[in-house]
Amino acid sequence: MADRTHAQYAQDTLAIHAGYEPDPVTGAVMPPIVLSTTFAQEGPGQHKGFEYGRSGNPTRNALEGCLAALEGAKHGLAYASGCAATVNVLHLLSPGDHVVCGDDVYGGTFRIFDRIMKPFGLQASFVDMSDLGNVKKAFTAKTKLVWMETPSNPMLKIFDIAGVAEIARAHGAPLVVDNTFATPILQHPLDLGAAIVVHSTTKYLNGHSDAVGGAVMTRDDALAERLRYLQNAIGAVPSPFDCYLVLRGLKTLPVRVRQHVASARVVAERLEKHPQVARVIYPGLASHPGHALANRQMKGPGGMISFDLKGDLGQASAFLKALRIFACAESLGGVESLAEHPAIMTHASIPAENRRALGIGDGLIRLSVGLEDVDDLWADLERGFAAARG
Ligand code: P1T
Repeated sequence: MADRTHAQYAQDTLAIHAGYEPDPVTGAVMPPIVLSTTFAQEGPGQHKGFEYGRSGNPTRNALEGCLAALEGAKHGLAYASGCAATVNVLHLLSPGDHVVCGDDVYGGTFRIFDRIMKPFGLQASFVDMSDLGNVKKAFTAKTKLVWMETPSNPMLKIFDIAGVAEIARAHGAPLVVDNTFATPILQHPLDLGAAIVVHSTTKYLNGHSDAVGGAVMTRDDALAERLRYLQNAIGAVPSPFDCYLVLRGLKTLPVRVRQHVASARVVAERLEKHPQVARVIYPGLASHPGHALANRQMKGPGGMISFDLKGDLGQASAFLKALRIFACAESLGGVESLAEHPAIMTHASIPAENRRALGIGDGLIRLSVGLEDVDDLWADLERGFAAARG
């Protein structure tokens, strides 16, 4: 399916076949893990498309083809981590440039803007994009890029991709959407006007919590050419083995995501009725301020839930310690359920006052609802609530 147009196939088919054809010599239906770091050339510059492992690798090519197809993109690029993907995209910019960014992003993404790019002269404004007026106001003459996560990490804010893309386009600034929480199964930012999609493939795309990786997808040839240059020049590329693992995970992505969504809906509805829960944040609930927008721009509300446990830090900690199926761990999107405390764990790099403004408090707990039996998961959460009661 590598050479055919992808528009004619559904995602369930693309996830399994895009990017690789059975090997013409052996018939192998899975791509080989090509470990060779260099590729023999018939003469100087006469090669078969591969020269050196950092600039290109056949296993990586297969992964990149599948990633592009799933996101409805023309180009896919794979990286050593989601953070590496982010840094590569930001290297499209120059010192003095300005980025308008959503106010709720992964702590490590904020850290890249604040601690890594700012010293190199890149400025960023963090705004609540729920109000498009905030987006318009944040533009300066130097704004060259717009960045958002939707649903965002960890407050699961839903931003209007098409609305922000229109404003970005009017200013000649490409919109980048980090689509990690939604996955290409639930949301297609490129169809809504985004120029670039970023993923941490460590999460749902790989889905088995055994490979750290990142990806960038685009339909724009000029952006892709520059990104390809940066991918090689910066060198934060994934190993062939990790490419294989992500490609293997992608095959079940559509099936997994459907179940993540089904189970998360059940957990979110039960949490909303629980007397020890002050607030449930899940885009699938009518109480979520972005519920109607999520219904419009997503095919499902995802597998992530955040909620405020009544009580103090001690009670939140007791809750997390008592869980036996949910692991108290950073990350998300794997087959196994995870629970974490954003203020102490994933979002510790966000300054305390920003966390307070966003509502990332001592009682906030984030769940990645996995594929275990949903009643077993609920019984586990009940164990946590009992421990929090003391
Ligand atoms: O961890 P890495 O593969 O480098 O991906 C960074 C990243 C980028 N974008 C989003 C939306 C993310 O959630 C992440 C990583 N997030 C976690 C590790 C976490 O637990 O939230």
